[in-house]
Amino acid sequence: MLEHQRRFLELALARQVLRFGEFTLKSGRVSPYFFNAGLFDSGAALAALGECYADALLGSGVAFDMLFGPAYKGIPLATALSTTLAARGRDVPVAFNRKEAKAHGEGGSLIGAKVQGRVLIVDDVITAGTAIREALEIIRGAGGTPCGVLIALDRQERGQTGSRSAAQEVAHEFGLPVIAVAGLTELLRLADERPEVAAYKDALVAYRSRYGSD
Ligand code: OMP
Repeated sequence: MLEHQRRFLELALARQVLRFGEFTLKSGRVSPYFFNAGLFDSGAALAALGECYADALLGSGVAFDMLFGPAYKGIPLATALSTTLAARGRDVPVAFNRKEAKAHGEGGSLIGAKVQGRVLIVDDVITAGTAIREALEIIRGAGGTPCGVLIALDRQERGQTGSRSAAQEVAHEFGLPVIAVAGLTELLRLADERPEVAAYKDALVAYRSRYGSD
């Protein structure tokens, strides 16, 4: 496990972004863990998360011109990453969408920088890939070229077809790199070190056997 992956998982545990128990997902699957990125809910937590995203992104070598944070959860995440990148000397434009189009004022369904060039999607978690597919359509519709997807956690679950993970499906279907700060693999590794995760290791392994990708 890379240093920034460990830092990210420790942060998610400390902030209770990562919780264990029984959770029904958007897909209907009942999961022994849940990642709630909305609980990166302070300046310090978002700043620390921005560092983890930046380490994963810059380590990947993926080229991008701007960031896009899908509403709602992607908005603070893309913002956090943009400020980290600026502090590291790279000031990139950032844009978001609204869930409902606005007819008055500045109008439209997009906020922030003009969507153009190579656009990197920044989001929280990928399970079945529905949220990411929606973001790809929005970017294309606005005239941008999606160049990759950066997520915090890859749950590494089978997608809509076959045994590939949803992240792999998106990568294959759209020819885009999907970069995750960490995945279920790293979480399971942490279970060997941290008692509060170890207690759920069996449930995590059973869940992976049932829904995990190859
Ligand atoms: P997909 O659109 O199926 O990829 O699921 C991603 C979305 O599921 C996220 O944007 C969340 O709304 C939600 N989710 C979490 O936030 N954390 C999880 O651990 C699991 C899910 C989920 O429902 O699958």
